[in-house]
Amino acid sequence: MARLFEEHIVRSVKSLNGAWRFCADREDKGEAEGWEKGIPNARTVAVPSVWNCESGLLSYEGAAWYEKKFYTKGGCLRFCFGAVMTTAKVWLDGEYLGSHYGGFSFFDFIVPDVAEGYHTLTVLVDNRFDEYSIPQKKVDWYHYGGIVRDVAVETLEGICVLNNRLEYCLSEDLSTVEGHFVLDCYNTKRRKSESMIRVSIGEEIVFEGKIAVSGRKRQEIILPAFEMKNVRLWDVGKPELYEVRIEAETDDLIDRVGFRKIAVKDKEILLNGKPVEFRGVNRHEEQADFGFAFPLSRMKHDIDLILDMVCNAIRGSHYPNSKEFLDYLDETGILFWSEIPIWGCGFSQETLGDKTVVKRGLEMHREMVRDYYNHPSIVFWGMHNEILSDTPEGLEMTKKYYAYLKENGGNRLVVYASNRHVKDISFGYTDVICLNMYFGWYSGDLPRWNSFMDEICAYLEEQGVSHLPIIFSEFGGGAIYGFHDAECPKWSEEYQAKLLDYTLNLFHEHPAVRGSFVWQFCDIRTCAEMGFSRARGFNNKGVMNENRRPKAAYYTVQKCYRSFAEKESK
Ligand code: ADA
Repeated sequence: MARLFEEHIVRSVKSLNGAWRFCADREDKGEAEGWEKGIPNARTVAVPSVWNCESGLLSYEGAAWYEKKFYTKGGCLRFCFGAVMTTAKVWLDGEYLGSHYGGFSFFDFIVPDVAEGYHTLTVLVDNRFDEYSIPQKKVDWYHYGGIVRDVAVETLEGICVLNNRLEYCLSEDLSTVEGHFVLDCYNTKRRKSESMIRVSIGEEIVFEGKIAVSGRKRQEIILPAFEMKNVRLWDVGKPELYEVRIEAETDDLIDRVGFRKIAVKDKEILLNGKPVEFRGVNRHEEQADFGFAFPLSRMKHDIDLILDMVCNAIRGSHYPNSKEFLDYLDETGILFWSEIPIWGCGFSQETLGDKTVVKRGLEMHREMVRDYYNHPSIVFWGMHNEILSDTPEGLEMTKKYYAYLKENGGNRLVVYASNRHVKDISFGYTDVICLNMYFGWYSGDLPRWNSFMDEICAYLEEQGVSHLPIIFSEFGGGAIYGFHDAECPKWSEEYQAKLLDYTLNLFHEHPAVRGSFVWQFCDIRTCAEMGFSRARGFNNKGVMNENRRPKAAYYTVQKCYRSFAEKESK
């Protein structure tokens, strides 16, 4: 899949990006008519993309079929999908391979014994919502559909390592790593067999020996523990990365890791033992011209703009971002908050308590942890956003996800963004109190922030969580790009800049606040369910417009964050 480095030298990987045959299935008749054996009335589209950029499909919500003919020399094939929006059913030459739910995560299918020649891969994609959907239909972004990230076919041979996770901890003085690899293996042979395997981190070989894997099923293998001395730490702006090479007899996997420690102590967030203040921004991986099929060149551009604002952190609101974006963050030394698309406003109390929904969310967390575990930039796992965390259902969901992520998520803080504030009953299950609050925009004026700070601090005391640091995970206001008015009315660039200047300085001065994530990096297209408050059909709270042209607030954030960074470095 698209990464910023080559993942395989030995394993053969063929991209299936590019031209696919495509047909919308407005009447839902494709399955009954056997379109998996050939789709009718097809047009050619590009993959990855969203169908909303195709003529006549701007707001299409429904089923659509994709078909790709490809040549293979045959063998055991693994079909890899970076992300499909939202449900995917997949066939190879008309034979059903399986399905996947969830628009922002990787999935794959392995098919042994494929003959040499031409074959056809068919995908039925559906982006409709039902009562179990995550997210629910009401979200503050657009309902795109399609195959939105890369597709590839790999040829597997012998014992293969499909994924890896480096579980480690650092010694007290942060100089020595103790760790072990967990490998997700597959053996293409019918029977259990062995392979020599060598694993290295940078120049150091940390394992060399045999592993045995049963035939034709996935198996997790935990390698023996190793110790590595004098490690160079990964840090903000000092992104020390190590190459990981996993070499088997007939297969290989290349990855990268970085070593760092994140912890919370006495209202501080410590990165590698030193207090860190989060100078962050919320970013959607979206732009109306290409939807969620966000190009690599634009990711780089966004990172440059974010760095230019002197940010050191990004919240990937509100879903797992692409792997290559994470690679950029690892390389650049930017801290990242990764979350799943449980966007609370859409969820009723009843839906939040629904077993299918809770399980689905847990599966999304499992996929996020599985695919992003080794990225040092991810320091926060986000459980959910603005759910009813003041209800028993919200509390139960939070408890469950917190327990899962603390146990399986590696060295990360586990958080959620609350808009329940002084009514929230779930603060016992977060490592940092993260608050979304919009005084100065939806309600209250700017000075209201001051009394709110007193109220929330008193409430945290009462709840027995006043030792936790506070982060403002969302705050801001809308501005229509180019609308200037010296009187500073709402929707003017001036008002947005004033609001952010006020709040950022207030947070920075407050003894319990350890950072902020401005809502938001740029304007994003949103859906009809958001109603009249979304002028132009956009959420206009970006400090840039959707084409990444800066509003006045961009420079305000830059000025504030620069002065905070300068103070921190003294
Ligand atoms: C919420 C939500 C964001 C966005 C924001 C807003 O906090 O988490 O996705 O909708 O409100 O602009 O109102």
